[in-house]
Amino acid sequence: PHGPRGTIRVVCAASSLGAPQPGPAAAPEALLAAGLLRRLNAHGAPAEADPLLRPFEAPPHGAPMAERLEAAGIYLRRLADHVAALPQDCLPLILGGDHSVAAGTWRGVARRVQPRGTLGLIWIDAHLDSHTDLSTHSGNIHGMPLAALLGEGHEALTGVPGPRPDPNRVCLIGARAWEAEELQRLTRLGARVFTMAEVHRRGLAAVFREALEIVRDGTAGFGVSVDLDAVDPLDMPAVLCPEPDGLRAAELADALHALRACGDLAALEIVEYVPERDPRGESAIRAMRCAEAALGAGTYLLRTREREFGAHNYAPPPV
Ligand code: 5AB
Ligand code: MN
Ligand code: MN
Ligand code: MN
Repeated sequence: PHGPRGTIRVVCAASSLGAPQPGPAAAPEALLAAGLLRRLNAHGAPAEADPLLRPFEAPPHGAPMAERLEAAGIYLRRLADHVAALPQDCLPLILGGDHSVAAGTWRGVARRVQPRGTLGLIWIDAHLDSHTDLSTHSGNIHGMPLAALLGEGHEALTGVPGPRPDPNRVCLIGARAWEAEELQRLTRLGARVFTMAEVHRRGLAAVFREALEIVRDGTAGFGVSVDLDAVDPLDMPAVLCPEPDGLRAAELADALHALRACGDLAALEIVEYVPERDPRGESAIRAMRCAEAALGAGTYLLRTREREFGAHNYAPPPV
């Protein structure tokens, strides 16, 4: 196996169209200002960022769902087209934005992979994000993107051009807060849900290894979508929807480190960081460490982690 090749292209999905608040739209700029590119470069992962992709039109957050769905649909098509058009030899790193952007990201990535086959997907999240406009309790579109990718929901979200991932090649990790309709939908479709309870029982490393096997089996590539609320609020308070009892930040970075050995990693997405809730920038550093762990190519990370967490607490990445 070889690591991801070529340049990392940072796609700045500066949208909060799917969220109840504007906060996450500011995340890409904040992460770039905090030194994301410098960090990736220091890890032997040459990275460059595209200009911010902002919605042309953003209805107020309290606007009727039909208006918000329409604006989101327009934005998602632009995002998917942008991702699909990136050169084949670069690895896209998509920064949200709220998680609704994933309904565009992964259709675009699936178009890149399509000539070779289908796309698998790992969804790391406290939530299942598998509502439709009819089943949602909150009306928030960021609770719908996974159902939309799998073809269920409003046409504004499901109709983004690009292949759907095979639900049997989709895994969720870290789930601990959902509504019954979402779990019923994912179960019916055949996605594999590794709940937080299962992570506690088996350990993240074992769960992540099994998820990799599932999403890589018979696919031409796979993606990883990281909703930062998968991480415990003790480590990552600056997110839209914090949920207690999550993954530790260092544990997640260790698991993501395995992606360095996956030449079929098609893209990485990191969403739902809220800079205004991060006055000291600590959540930003932990979010950036996820990208470094997954995409870095050097040995720098291993050395800094040993320094920060002590050689004792540092679990070496699986070979
Ligand atoms: B996120 C909730 N299920 O539908 C809903 O942060 C939460 O992208 C959605 O995972 C959380 O509003 C969406 C209650
Ligand atoms: Mn999410
Ligand atoms: Mn979430
Ligand atoms: Mn716990």
